[in-house]
Amino acid sequence: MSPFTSVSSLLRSPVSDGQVSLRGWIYRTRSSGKIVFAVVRDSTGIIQVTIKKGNLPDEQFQEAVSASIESSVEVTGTMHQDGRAPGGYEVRASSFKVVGPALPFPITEYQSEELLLDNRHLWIRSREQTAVMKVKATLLAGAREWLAENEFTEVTPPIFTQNACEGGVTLFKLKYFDREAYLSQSAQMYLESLIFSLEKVYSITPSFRAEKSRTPRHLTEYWHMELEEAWVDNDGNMKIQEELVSAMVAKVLKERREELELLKRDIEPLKAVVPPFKRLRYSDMIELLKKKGFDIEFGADLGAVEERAITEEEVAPVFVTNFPKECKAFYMKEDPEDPRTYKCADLLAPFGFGEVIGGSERETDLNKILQRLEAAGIPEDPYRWYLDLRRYGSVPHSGFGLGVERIAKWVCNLEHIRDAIPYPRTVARVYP
Ligand code: NSS
Repeated sequence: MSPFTSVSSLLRSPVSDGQVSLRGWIYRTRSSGKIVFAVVRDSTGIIQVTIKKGNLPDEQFQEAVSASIESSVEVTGTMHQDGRAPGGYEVRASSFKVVGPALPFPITEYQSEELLLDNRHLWIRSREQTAVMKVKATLLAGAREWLAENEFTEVTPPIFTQNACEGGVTLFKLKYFDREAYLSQSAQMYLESLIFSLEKVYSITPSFRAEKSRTPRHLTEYWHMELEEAWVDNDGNMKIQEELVSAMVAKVLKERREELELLKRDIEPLKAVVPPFKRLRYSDMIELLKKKGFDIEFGADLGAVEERAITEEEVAPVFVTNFPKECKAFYMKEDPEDPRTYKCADLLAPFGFGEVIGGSERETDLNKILQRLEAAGIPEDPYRWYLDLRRYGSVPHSGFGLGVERIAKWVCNLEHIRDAIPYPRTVARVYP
């Protein structure tokens, strides 16, 4: 067993007067003559260590005096209650060792966003970034738990593809030996093919979009959780979404209170994330937006500004259903009750966060798909295999794609999506 105890377990069950050992990185340090106060950080929290001359060999005391921020250290000592220390306890060191010294850390308290992004490999050590990564991991764990309970099989679709699932504009093209290929925008079509063996499938993969616009909610590389379900219509698809998202948020509320607090995230509204979510028709949305003074007509896509107006007074996510065909992709099922529209839904997160999921029932009528491809001038050839799915035992089916960073941005209440991913890729940045 490791002789080292994590900071959070030390603070959870303090061993008063007994010996403890911990290791981590120096988060803050100050010294005044005969005593050094070093706050040590590990992956679980921070704790104050006091190193007093006379309590340990002199050369160790000197090491503590000169140990700089972000040096890695090992400490042994005894725990004592101290109301002034973070967490209410301090460790009085009887031994102190620098494992890896640190040069002067390039990140100090107030830094420009650019400098933080250039030093992303160092900035990800910050407590905020650590908290976001933990919340994100818990969101994914919550999703995987729910998916296993509901008998979805995880599959591994390709990333190199010749299909433009979400339109040509945002494709990353690349040379694939002597051919042309793209980086995947969505696993959807491959997932559609996999329901014929597995019925209910999901994948969590990177998706790539050559988004030229700089917005606080677009990355060029993001993590995409996609589900596809045989024998499910658009209503059933929405039920799956609201249950899945609620389970993800519930797990975070159960396991990540400290991180949410550190991020100053008010948890009360998150408690309202329970099924069912509100369902609003796109056409009603347009009327509502007009009343709010928007100059908008049926047929216009909803952008960030419209989504904000729709969701700013909501506490829980809302579905917007029945988008006009011109706003959406060719693979969606026409709604027989309103053939101007598709049986589809976007899920918008509340408080103006906007779209976190795009989903639909899929068109099963081969001729309709062929007509739409032709009308859009999309060559059929790369889609031959996809069209086959409608020829061999096609079934009603639906699916959706959830933007993992979009959900994390909302749950952590972040201003910018780049803080929901350790190494954000945007039009302006692929380093580090
Ligand atoms: O384009 S989507 O709305 N839909 C699809 O890709 C479908 N083919 C998914 C499916 O049915 N299997 O993207 C889905 C979600 C969207 O709601 C966002 O949450 C997220 O993917 N998304 C993004 N996140 C971050 N950055 C960018 N650029 C981005 N684009 C979409």
